[in-house]
Amino acid sequence: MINKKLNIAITGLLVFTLLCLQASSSAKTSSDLSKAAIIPKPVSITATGEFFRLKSHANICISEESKELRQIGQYLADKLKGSTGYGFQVKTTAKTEESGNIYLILNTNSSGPNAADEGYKLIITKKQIFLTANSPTGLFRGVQTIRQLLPARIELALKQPGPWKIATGTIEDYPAYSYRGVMLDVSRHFFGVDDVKKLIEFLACYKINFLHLHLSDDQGWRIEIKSWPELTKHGGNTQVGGGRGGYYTQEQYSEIVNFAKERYITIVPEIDMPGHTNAVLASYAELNCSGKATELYTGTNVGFSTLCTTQDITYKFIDDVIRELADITPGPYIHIGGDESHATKREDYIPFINKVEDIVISHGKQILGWDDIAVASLKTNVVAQHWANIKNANIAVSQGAKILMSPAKKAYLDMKYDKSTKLGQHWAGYIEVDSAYCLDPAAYIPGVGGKNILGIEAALWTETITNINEMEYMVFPRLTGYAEIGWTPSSERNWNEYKVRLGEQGERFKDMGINYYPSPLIQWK
Ligand code: IFG
Repeated sequence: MINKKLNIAITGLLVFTLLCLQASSSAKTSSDLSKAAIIPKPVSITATGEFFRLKSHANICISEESKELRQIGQYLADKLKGSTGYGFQVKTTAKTEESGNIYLILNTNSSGPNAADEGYKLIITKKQIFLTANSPTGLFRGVQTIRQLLPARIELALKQPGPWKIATGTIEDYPAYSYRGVMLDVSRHFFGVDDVKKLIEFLACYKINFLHLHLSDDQGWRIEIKSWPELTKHGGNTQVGGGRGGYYTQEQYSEIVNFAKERYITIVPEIDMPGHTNAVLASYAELNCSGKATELYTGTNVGFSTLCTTQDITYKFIDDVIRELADITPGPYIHIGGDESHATKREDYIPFINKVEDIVISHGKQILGWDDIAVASLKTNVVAQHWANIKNANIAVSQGAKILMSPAKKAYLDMKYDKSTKLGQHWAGYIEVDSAYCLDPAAYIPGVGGKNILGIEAALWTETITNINEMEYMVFPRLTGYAEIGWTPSSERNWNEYKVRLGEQGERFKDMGINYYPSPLIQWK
């Protein structure tokens, strides 16, 4: 008898716990769409106060059969399948009557001032979800919003209790800047393909659209160049601290490029020159003015190396490198570095940069360079990446260049959060989450306004960052702030409002397995 009573009590307790769980999770999804904690904040949200319920018979319907749309549909299905346990077929249909479905609609003739190719419109009714865009990129960006409208546990791989509710209403959205990027330095410490893919997966959630890979520096050359094999065979052999280093074969580089492309993220490869080139100089004696190869370098000094700018072979080398890199880089940019060339005479640096610009253009690519290159004659369409010297940025603008804003004091992800941060450096200062978020690129440099700015890029230098866990810690949660700076108009941005939405992202970071810094400034949910 006692056993029977005990069983009933335990069952009752289990049912009660499950109901509480469900109640708490459903309580989290407000029926007011404008209260959704979306980052980056959409341009406009109109709430209609009801719920769409994602059910097991839901399908993802694409408006036309194309590889891209099917890929986007399958990407969304894969993101929802694990935690809901639903089947999610991707179906091609122009019909949108069937209820319960998510419709991805490519509408190339949708015009209007804000239909830039990353814009989208999301209409959520009780019965259907309609995501419309004039390009597959816009659909992909809208899919990230759908993910964030579902409870954070949607990001878990294993089946979770429902319900899966989304508040009804309309979201119209598009980015303020066309370049919203992150830079990863894979030279100081090498990060393999899987680590880079993991980072790309996280960046896609927050509508980041460029990943700049700093592929070469004093400590390591990280990309196979078939015509100069010693660059990786020898120059890829080590890293800061003397570890094994590593490099991407051209096949692995293409694997990264394609993985990013499927997430509408463009890879920007950087070959830093004429400075930051010890790995090259250690690999080929003939590229040194002295004719002698240097030793491999595993320290963290900068500004001590230079290519031999006065020898013809240097430009043959650069032409071979840029040609091979351009052939495996579908994106528009090749980054030529140009920073901290303290070992290069100014009278040699200027003609060097001018020649390298011609080489990049001859291979059909646009030039990106740290804004140190502004002392040379900048060709058309050059983008100067501002990092420290305000004067360089103004000279670049005076030559008609666009500025990519990466001010070290505000957007260097290797800067410590505060004095207690074990990782990172603080030569440019401490960058807590609020300080990162309060950067307004268009107001940062007098004389450099919004029309001169291509966008924003947060840079993670890895002298002190040795693995993916440490990378995640320095990138998150500041990254979501930069994503919002690049996407949401500054008039719509406010730290006190943003920090509440960021607090809601904490559970999402956790459920995505991101090792984020739990800043004390945020009330993490
Ligand atoms: N400056 C150097 C980087 C790196 C960085 C670390 C630039 C453009 C300091 N150049 O930033 O190579 O060492 O914070």
